[in-house]
Amino acid sequence: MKIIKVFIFVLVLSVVVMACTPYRTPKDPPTPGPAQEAPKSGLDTAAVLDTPEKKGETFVEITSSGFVPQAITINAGETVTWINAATINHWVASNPHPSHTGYPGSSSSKCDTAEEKTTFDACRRMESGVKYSFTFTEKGLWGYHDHLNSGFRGTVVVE
Ligand SMILES: [Cu+2]
Repeated sequence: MKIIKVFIFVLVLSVVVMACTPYRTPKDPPTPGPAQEAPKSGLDTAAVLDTPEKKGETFVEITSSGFVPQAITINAGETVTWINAATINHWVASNPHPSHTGYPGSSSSKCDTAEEKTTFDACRRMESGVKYSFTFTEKGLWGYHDHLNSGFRGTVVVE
């Protein structure tokens, strides 16, 4: 008889323990949420490149030895962003130096005017960490240079 009481006690105890233990479902794997905002650091290009809304934007770093990559190919309508990853100032501008008229509609004379956005010319010194973006609508091979160091040269092929 005693063994039955012990059995019932254990049974009741286990029911109480089970009732008090919350049933847990395995956690669902985290679902990818909305695109996270890119870090504010302008030089964190890897993170920026992973951001979906940056598709159609190509990055070129300006380093102490020149443009990296030196030659890029994009589609018409896409944007190129240059990032000054060097410690000194640079200035992206269309060839030829110093008129900057190679890209259609570009001219250094448009700097500081309402048409500045239409000219392939940063129009000012880019300090370390500063970005300059230009959207290419005209197909062709467009050469550019660093206006402060015209030995730094690069090309953008727009297809
Ligand atoms: Cu120039």
